[in-house]
Amino acid sequence: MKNLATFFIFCLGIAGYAVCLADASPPGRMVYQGTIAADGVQHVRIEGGGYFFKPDRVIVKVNVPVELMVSVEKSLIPHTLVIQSPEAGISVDEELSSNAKNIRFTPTATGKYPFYCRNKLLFFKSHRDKGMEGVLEVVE
Ligand SMILES: [Cu+2]
Repeated sequence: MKNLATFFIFCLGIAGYAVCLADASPPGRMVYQGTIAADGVQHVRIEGGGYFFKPDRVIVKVNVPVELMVSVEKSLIPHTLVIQSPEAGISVDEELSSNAKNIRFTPTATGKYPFYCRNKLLFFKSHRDKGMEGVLEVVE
């Protein structure tokens, strides 16, 4: 409940209208088109869990700062977010929790870059293999 309230304030205060609208899109819609807020930053909200990221396709503009606000559902299973695309100036490797974490970067090259959870338990399939992955699409 606290998270929801925080997010609402976040919507009102920083990001403005676009993020709130996107958040209200019908369930099942997995594509997120980033929009540039008044602060000049593309705000993107991603939620993860066992074993998914939602949305799993995120479209952002090149050479404009991106702030990913990422959280995972409450669970004993730890998750991470990894984007290793140095060719686009993106290097992300973060532990996630149910408290949203802000991850900032500026993509410097267009293309499609995978994001995923790198966690894996012993001989089980990796979280990525189980579906915890998506695509960050950087466009002109
Ligand atoms: Cu995971």
